[in-house]
Amino acid sequence: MDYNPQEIEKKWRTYWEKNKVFQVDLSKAKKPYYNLMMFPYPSAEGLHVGNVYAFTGSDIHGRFRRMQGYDVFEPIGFDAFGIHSENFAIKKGIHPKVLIKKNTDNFREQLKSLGCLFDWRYEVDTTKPDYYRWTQWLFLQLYKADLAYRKKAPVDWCPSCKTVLADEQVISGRCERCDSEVIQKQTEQWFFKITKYAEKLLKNLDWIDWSERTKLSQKNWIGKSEGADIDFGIDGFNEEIKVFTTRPDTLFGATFMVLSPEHPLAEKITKEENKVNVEKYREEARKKSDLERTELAKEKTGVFTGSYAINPVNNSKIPIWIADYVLVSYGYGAIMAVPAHDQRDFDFAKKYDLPIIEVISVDGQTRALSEAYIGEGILINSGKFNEIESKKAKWEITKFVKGKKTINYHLRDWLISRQRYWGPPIPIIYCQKCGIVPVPEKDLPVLLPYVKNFRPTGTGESPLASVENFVKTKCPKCNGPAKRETDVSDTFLDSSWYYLRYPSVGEKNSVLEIENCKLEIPWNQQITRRWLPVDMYIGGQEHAVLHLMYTRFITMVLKDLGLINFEEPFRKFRAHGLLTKGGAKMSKSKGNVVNPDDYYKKYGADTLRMYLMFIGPFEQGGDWQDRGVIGIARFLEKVWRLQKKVENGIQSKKLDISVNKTIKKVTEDLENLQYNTAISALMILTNEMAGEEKLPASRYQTLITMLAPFAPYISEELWHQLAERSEGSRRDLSLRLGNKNSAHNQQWPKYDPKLIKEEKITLIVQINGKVRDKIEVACGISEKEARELTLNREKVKKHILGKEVKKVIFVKGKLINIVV
Ligand code: ANZ
Ligand code: ZN
Repeated sequence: MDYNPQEIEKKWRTYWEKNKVFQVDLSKAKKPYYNLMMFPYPSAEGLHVGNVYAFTGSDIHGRFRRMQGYDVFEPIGFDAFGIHSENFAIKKGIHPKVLIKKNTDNFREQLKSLGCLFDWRYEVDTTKPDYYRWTQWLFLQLYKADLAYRKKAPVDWCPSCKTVLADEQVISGRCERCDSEVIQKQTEQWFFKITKYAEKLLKNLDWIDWSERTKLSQKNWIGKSEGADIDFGIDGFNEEIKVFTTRPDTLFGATFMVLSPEHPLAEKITKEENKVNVEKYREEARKKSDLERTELAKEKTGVFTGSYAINPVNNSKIPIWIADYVLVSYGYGAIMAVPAHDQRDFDFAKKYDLPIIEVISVDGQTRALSEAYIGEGILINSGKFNEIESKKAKWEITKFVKGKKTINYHLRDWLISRQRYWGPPIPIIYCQKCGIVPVPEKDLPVLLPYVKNFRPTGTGESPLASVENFVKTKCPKCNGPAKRETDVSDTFLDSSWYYLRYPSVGEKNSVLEIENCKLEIPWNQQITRRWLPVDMYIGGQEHAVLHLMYTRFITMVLKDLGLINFEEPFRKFRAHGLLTKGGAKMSKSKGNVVNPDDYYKKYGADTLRMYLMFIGPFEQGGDWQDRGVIGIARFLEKVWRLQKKVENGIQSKKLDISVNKTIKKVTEDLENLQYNTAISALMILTNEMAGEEKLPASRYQTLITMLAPFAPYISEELWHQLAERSEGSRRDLSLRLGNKNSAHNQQWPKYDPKLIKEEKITLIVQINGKVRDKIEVACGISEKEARELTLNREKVKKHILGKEVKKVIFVKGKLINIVV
């Protein structure tokens, strides 16, 4: 029989489903292992090969752990609400209620083909009312805990998606979804106080076992900086300008002040003759995004207000300017400018001809600066602080001007409202009398109504605002006329808690007593205690400061509310690499997208899985090449053909060694997600087996067992064929075959350390270039070991007695030459 992937893959898929081979009893499992992958969003008709890449890598890990004896729970679902899916619906001109369901169905079928451990009984779909009712509930928990608030603020607006975006969704000034340039808009929005958790989000990074690069992205995004708050008086006004600076040691070099265009004092302190210019400048700044304003390379612009501040360290009068490189949202929206030691200030001073005073010097000398010197050094031009080291001077100067040591974070509160259709309506009611009133929990879900024209309006309001019988409601408090909130929540809220839901799908929700109130929660506590936090989470690095940050935040909040007993959702997280084609990121516009369906059809899922894992180190990614796919298909055929050589009751010492070495290598590689090198090791072993005339059945069996996590279908088929053939002569295999009739219910093989002891070589011993001895040694012997060993040999001692060893020449793995 030839290898026919289509046939066997269908056969085993049915078999596994029917016999529930991969189902776990969550309430009884003894060694629970929660293996999670980021769920896909059905924003296209079918799966992207990038999804397949991530899922395969995660599934191999799950299968490996399963064979090591864990009860592995590997759920999957659909992140089907949100802009990404909705944008696709808009493009297709089909209502998301119709289209997204269709996409999800197709995704499900494709996922089934991939041959993962997924337990479909636990599927989660964020668009289902029995899911989003709890997303709304979550919003209410944050609201009750004073962690959700409404505020008017300048926010990022995507003109194409026609909605506001969270800080994290603006990548280099562009919309994360559609790549349009964002603009600033001043509107009232809902925010979550993630900043309250900045320190904990940062601190826990010290102990969670996550990919270093993901932790680094989070650390940078949180952006903790230590400095001082310093107040500057204003000449002729009874006001002060407060600034945050990381370099109070440079205070003597502060030669001007800069306010952000939105600073509350900007208008007040502007002198009559400067009003026209200042107003014009502020108007223009309003249109720019933060990125445009702060880009280092960009030419600085600004206007003078006509007023002066008093530098508290020496009472000198310094001009107050307005410039858009200072942001309203950071620190106090105002800075003391030190052109000699801050590049932005330097550029600004050069352009507007403002004084530059050097106050930090490496050697105490002044020099003409061609750019800002931003390092540390000793103080100069700083009165009584001269000659003090800058690090020390920081706090001395702060104290001297009665400043305050402070910590600032770059992290901004999470903007959660969206002026869109495809999401859970925010469960809030506005009453003329009572103001903001949360929807009572018993009235959830607030169902998303069908809206024929679901497209974003661009008016700053969601399409829901046009649905009168949705908007008009009664106040739950006073029963008077009221209006519903018409914005929906950010899709990242849907995915911030889904990992909690999976194990509890179909279980009874727990009811907790909190402060004498009964509170139903969307998970079962016993199951949650047993299965959470997640043991291994695998997903894309692009979510480092989006989903991964939000989920950590929500988890910390739930812990503080007493609803769960852990504060980090994922014990271990590994970011997978990026798949490219022709060196470029796959995208429809470049026409280099690989459709997994084509490869399922042509080569089968096993080949696709293995090829993707072979392409490069899983955590680094690699470049797709059709040639490589064929190589893997040939490899699997070779494994298939080895069957012909299999015989029971024979042995091969040589193969025993190679198999044991391979077990060691593959086991270690699997632990570290080094799938590509594990596959290489399997290839080498297969080649060696192909070179043998006869193959011991037990050795072949070990090869199949190791292949099982990578290529589950062919492994299962070969396993069964082997079992059938050995029916007659069971002695050899009966211990392992036939009991739990699946390759996947086998234990992960262990290697015999005795068998893979280091190989020996014959070390030639020379004295003054003449061969005097030969010694059997381990092939990896070091120079030091070889030297000691040699000098103690009788044959050697005889020749060097009474002489001084002048030199030892050692050729690794070959010889040692002693020169006397
Ligand atoms: C004076 C100074 C002198 C500064 C010097 C730096 C170097 P991080 O590290 O990111 O916290 N700054 C403060 N608020 C700002 C705002 N709203 N918009 C733009 N810049 C602002 O940066 C802190 C530094 O960024 C602060 O320290 C301030 O400039 C500037 F040699 O103050 B510094
Ligand atoms: Zn957009």
